[in-house]
Order: sequence, then C-alpha cells, then structure tokens
Amino acid sequence: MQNKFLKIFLISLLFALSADFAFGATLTVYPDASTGGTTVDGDVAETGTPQWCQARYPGSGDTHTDTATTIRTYHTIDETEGVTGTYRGILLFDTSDLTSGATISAAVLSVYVVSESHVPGFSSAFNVFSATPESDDDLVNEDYAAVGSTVLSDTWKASTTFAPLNWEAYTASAYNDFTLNASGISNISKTGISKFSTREWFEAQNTQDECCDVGGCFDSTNPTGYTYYSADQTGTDNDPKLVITYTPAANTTPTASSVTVSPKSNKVGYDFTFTGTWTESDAGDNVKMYICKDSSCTNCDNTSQTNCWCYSDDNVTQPTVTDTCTYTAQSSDIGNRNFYMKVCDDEPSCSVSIFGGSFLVGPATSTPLRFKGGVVLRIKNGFDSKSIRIRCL
Ligand SMILES: [Ca+2]
Ligand SMILES: [Ca+2]
Ligand SMILES: [Ca+2]
Ligand SMILES: [Ca+2]
Repeated sequence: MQNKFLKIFLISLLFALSADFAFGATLTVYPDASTGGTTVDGDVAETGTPQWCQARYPGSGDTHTDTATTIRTYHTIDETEGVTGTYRGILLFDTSDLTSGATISAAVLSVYVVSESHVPGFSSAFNVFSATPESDDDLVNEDYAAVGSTVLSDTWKASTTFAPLNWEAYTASAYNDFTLNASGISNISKTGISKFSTREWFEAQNTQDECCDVGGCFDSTNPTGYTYYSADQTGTDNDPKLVITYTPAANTTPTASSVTVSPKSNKVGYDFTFTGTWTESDAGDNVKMYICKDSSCTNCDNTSQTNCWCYSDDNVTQPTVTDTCTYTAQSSDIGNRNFYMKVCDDEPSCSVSIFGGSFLVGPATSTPLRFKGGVVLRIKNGFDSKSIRIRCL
C-alpha cells in the first residue's frame, strides 16, 4: 500500500516537473532609456485646434517626446474646441534573446500608470496596439501615424468599466497588465525588436461620436486618458515591461568538421597555428574550438583548458565557421605530437573530437654540422702543381 502511495506521489511530481519544463523560460525586457540605444520609448502626438471629429484620428504627427520620464496616451481638451491633441505611446523591446526556434506560450505588457483623468460624464480606456516607427532607437513626429488599429489585448484598462466593451478597471499608481492575445503574441519578434503602441479608446475607434458634432460639450480642461512611466524613469521598477513565457528552441550540438596545422614542423619557441572548421545551426549560440592533446580531450573542453594545445575565442556566427588558435612549442614538446579538435556551444553541448594529425617539434638551436676530411681543388693551368685545401667545419 505504501508503495502505491509512493508511486502516485512520484507520478504527480513528474507531472509537476514536466509542466514546469513545458512552460519553460521567462524573458523580461524593457525599452532602453533616451535615444541612440537598441530600443526607445516615448509618445507621439498630433496637436493643434480644432481636431475634433474630422481630424482626431488622422494626422501625420507634429510633436514627440522620447526622453521624458512619462508617456502620454490621452487627448488634450479645450472647452470650446473639443479635442485639441491626441497622444499615443510607442514602446519598443529587444526580444532577440528568444531566438527563432522559441515557442511563446504567453506574454504580458505592463505599464506603470502615473495618472488618469477624464471629462466628467465620460470614461477613458486604453489598450496596446502594434507600431512601425521609422527607427528602433529614436522616435520622430511621423511615427504618430505608424500605429496599428488591431487590439493586442482582449481587455481594455478603463476608468469606468463596461462589461459589453470588455473594460476592466485600471489600477492607479501601479503596473497595469495587458495580457496579449494571439495577435499580440504574433507581434513579438523572436529575432529582433518587438514594437507596440498604446492608444486611448476614443481615438482608436476611428468613428465619429455624436458628441463631436456639437463641439464644446466638454466642460473640463482635463486630458482624457493616461500617463505612465517611460524607460527614462530611474531604474526599471516602473519602466514599461514585456514579460514573455516561452519554450526555448531545442539545442543542436555543433559538429567538428576538419582541423589542420601549419607549419608541420618547427623549433621550440616557435608557433604552430591550428585552423579548424565546424558547423553550428543554432542562431546566437556561442561556440569555442579546442585543440586537444589526446583523443578524449582530457582537460581540454568547455570546463577545463589546462591540457589544450590552444583554443579559440568566442564565435557567434552560424552555420559554418573557420577559426584559428596558436601554440608556441615548448622544450617538453620535442618530438612528434598528435592533435585533435573538439567544439562546444554555450549550452554547453560538445562535439565528438576529431583527429587532425601530428606536428614535429625540434630543439631550439640546431647542432652545427661537422664534416671530417676535406675537399681538394687542383688547378693545373697557371699554377705549377699547387693545390688549395678547403676545410668545412
Ligand atoms: Ca524614452
Ligand atoms: Ca526623437
Ligand atoms: Ca528606467
Ligand atoms: Ca547549439
């Protein structure tokens, strides 16, 4: 009976562990602060009066901010002119660490709301969309028009909730999480930069509201919408963040193809250069070549390099790489020496070793060659039977 319980416990444990493995790793990324980095965040806007109905959605953008500590996703309001400005957030994340073979199971984009405001009698809501800014590290005014219109999260964050609209209450002074839907997950690049925008519900509808036509219906000068912290806020505790749950690509072991040495013989104190070629199919994997002294590559691999002839620097190129490393012969090496090659990626996963051949190490200084005896040169014409002796020592 005890065994039965133990078996059930072990099976449960196995399921729990496999579930963990199935959900795999988590990648958390933030936009870079300021401009000129790998990514950027900020807001882009169309301002000027009157925008009201006819112009509140279109516009090419006439201002932007990408170094402020907050990002605006709202309308500015004038009591008589109505909507006088529309601000959209743009958030870029470097998600290239996922690599092409990863499988994304879930993703949450979060922004830390600093403030919300809305006109009395109206609500505000916002959601995440795609973006296609002109560059990855510096926003321009024209990026105002480079936003998508498909919602990438199924739930809007709102000041007032309306169930039919799939609105849920936003949280003040805290992260607000947008769980990405299938379109949102598709918007994540596994090999580069993932680009998102934030838009307020009213302008993202791209439809005219009855209220628009009468203009001046707002009795407030409050912006309608949200302000949240940008990556330029100190630290990352309040930065926009993208948390991705994924299963990493299965690793492929690199393959050692060939290795040669040049020159094939040299003296103590001189260099032997080994040239190896291998293949590594996994994008982003970092591979090193090890030139070993024995076929088992004892103490010459990713864990220890105390018994290598030499080993290469890091290589992150795929799929086929040729690299070299150099060894300076020591007096203890005199004679004929074998060499082998092994390559390891950063998993780490190592190839089998291959035999390269041998090289000959000679003494540092050659012993002078001495010939006993001599060479006799006889010159008969002009001299009378004289002879010159040349002795080579
Ligand atoms: Ca920024
Ligand atoms: Ca800029
Ligand atoms: Ca920051
Ligand atoms: Ca690999």
